[in-house]
Amino acid sequence: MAELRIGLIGAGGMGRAHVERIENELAGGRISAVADLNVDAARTVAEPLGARVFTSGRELIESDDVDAVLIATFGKVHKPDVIRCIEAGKYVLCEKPLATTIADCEAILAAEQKMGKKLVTVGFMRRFDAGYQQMKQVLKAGEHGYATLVHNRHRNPSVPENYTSRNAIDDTAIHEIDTMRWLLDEEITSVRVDRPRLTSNRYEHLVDPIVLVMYTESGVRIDDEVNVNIDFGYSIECELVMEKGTARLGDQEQIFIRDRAGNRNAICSSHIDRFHAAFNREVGQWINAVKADRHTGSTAWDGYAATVVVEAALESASKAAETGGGPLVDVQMIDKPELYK
Ligand code: ISE
Repeated sequence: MAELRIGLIGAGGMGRAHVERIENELAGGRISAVADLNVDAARTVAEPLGARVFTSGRELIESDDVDAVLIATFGKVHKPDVIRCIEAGKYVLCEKPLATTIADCEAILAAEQKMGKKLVTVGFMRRFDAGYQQMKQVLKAGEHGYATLVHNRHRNPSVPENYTSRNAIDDTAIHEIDTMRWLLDEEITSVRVDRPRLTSNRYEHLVDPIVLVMYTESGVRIDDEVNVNIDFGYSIECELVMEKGTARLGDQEQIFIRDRAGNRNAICSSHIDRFHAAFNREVGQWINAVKADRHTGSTAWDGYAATVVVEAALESASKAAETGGGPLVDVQMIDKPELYK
């Protein structure tokens, strides 16, 4: 296959960022079709590329011009398109979350098992970030012993008014949920959501910040500060504590600025910039793998597992007192199917 013909479903910000990298930064693939309910948005992306325009994911997936599919719509509408891709035997890279309910994730797992082939990759791009990858290597090397604690900070400059308290968990903290499962190579077994004093810098309806506290099978304690109206920038930090050492991933340092405000590193303002290299690695590897008829990246099982932890965290959050914490809720997963072992 000379070039992988990729159909994009969802012509919003994330979809357009993927088009930009596929067309201008990565080799091996091109956008052959774009679908969006908003046909003008689809046309704006597709026309300069000579790509076809569809108003539904179904038509795009069925099209002979599409070898593989990239889904960048909202999580709650992912399920039918992901299942159609599986049934059509087409590889699909689906942005996170795989789906927003456990039932939808289970339906995807069932469809994939019926096909007997892993076709779904979930867009958990942090697995491709150089810093997180180094951290995983340090832990695996074993020189510092095993992990006991991990501290995470997930800070966004602001979020729009339609972002809900649920999104703080199912759209934002889901990144740490996945990254921690991958980093520690074990499942999260319980989760609690703490609710500190809220920032005044938020829409009234939003509970912000929150802290997730999670425990893994071996007892590692993970905390995750989710703080999405921090104003100053997009800031992701992670500190892994092992028995005899720590590994710390700070803010990505970009250029160094010296001006009236002092000496400082520039700080980016969005995940699209902060994880640019990781997104490129993720999509580049996916293109190469699909061309070789191989699966790459996180699986539908990883998407399912993250959503089960999200549901448990939402339950804890719903029971949290105004100031204080919700109860520790057990994470109950089905047994891992053979296909994902
Ligand atoms: C957004 O959807 C993302 O995926 C970003 O990585 C995250 O930082 C942000 O909070 C989410 O809303």
